[in-house]
Amino acid sequence: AVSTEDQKFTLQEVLDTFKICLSENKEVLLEHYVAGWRGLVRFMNSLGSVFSFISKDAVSKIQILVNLMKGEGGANYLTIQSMVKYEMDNQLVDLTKKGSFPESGCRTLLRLHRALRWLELFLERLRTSTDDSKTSAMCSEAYNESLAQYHPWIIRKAAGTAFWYLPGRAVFFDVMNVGSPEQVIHLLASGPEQRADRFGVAKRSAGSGNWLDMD
Ligand code: 1PZ
Repeated sequence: AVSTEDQKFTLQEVLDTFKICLSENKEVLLEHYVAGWRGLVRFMNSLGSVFSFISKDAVSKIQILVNLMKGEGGANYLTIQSMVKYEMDNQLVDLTKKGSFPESGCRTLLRLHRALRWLELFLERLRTSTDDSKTSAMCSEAYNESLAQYHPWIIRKAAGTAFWYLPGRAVFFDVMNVGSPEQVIHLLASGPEQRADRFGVAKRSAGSGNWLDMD
């Protein structure tokens, strides 16, 4: 995974990496999840330095997961499922309030995964947008429907300011590096079911609510 760090970003490659997260028995392999996130960070960094406060947070969360995977209990961090079981069984997660485990795998992954929900909403808007659509508007709509719900006012304010500096639609398509705008749109056009699969985890658990809303 480290050797891919200096490669040029392509959206196709990132989608493929998230796709292979899903193991045969439908568990999510953390190694590939983390590799997918590294790709997204490269993408973000190629959009300009205004977004560095955002990518820094993503990088530090990726690092938390990597440290857990490499650490003493690393064998428990093969998949999201084994991670959750291990941390829950050993009371390594703060379930009700902030406390002893500000860097648990569960809390960290939850935050990263909420950001993927933002990305899903944003890419869907980008796919269905027209030449004159504003990326900043698409971005903030997607943000308000997802991540913003979990962010305090000061972060929402900073994020909103950063959105003003987003490049236009054409630049976005170009930076994705998958060919013509038509090819980008084609790549983004697979059904929502498939897309949820690509991002590794079904968004809703059967029955009650959405696990992205947990603490
Ligand atoms: C390319 C344009 C990027 C727009 C990204 C839209 C999301 C804006 C998010 C603003 C995040 C500001 C930085 C700090 C956030 C943290 O406070 C929170 C909560 O973590 P805690 O403080 O509880 O430890 N972090 C997050 O919610 C994770 C945010 C990751 C953002 C990654 C965006 C990924 C985009 C992919 C690339 C195009």
